[in-house]
Amino acid sequence: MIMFEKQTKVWLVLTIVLSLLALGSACSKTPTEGPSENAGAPTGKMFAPKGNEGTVTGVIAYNGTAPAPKKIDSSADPVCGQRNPNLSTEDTVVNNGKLANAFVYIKEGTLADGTKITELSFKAPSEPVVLDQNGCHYRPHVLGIQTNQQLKVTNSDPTQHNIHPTPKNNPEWNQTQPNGAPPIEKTFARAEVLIPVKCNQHPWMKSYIGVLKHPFFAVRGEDGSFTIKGVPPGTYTVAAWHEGGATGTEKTMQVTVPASGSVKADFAFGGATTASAGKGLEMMPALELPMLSRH
Ligand SMILES: [Cu+2]
Repeated sequence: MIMFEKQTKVWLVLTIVLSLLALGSACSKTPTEGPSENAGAPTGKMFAPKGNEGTVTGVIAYNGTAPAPKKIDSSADPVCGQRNPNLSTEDTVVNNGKLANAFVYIKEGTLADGTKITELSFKAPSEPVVLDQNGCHYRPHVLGIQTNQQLKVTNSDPTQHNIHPTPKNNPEWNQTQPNGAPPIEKTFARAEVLIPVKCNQHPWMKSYIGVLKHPFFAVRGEDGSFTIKGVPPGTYTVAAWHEGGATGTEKTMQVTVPASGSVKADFAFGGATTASAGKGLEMMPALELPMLSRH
């Protein structure tokens, strides 16, 4: 009887100790799970339009003589030559003195009510942004997208492509897309201007993706002008980015967007102003040489 009581006590103590241990380890796990998962989540107050938003408009001029586009040797993949016999470089496309493929965006600034634009959160649009591979080049050459908005990569060519963005602030990926394959769908969690995209199958293919938290950006159209709509009244730094050099060339300007009004932001590239552009792009050094030899 005494033996039995002793054994029961030992078991009781063991059970209590084991339960406490289990509880302890369960408790120590919980706090470590949260923060790292929420790193990409939006912070700050959600932007809500007030109905008095304005626009930023402008033109992107190109000073001096633009380098002529170079014909691309696509003999590595005969399908590309058949699809697009006049494939040429797209790094500096100038029409009537206006530069194409510049990415214009609001870099920073303060709304009329004193809120910093970088401290606001913005809802990602539900419609995806499409990057198509068509005629063995990317359409469009430069695109803008919001963080967590869907990027849909399509292949319209009867050949295989390999999409390979090389970001610095977002995870790098590299995916083969054979002809007829379904679209590749991706998102970028962090803002980054701009992410170079290359094709491991066709070394001449490149495009750039500008990722921003907010929707205040535009890619300069073929006609030479751009419009950024829905901008809350305030004072901002507007930046215009164009490829070339290791990380591209960016020019900035201060503007004040009036309530329900419009402000102009005209930029100019080319001429002597691109002298500081730096070395050729790592991904396609051969194609950048004609641009550098202008100086
Ligand atoms: Cu390709």
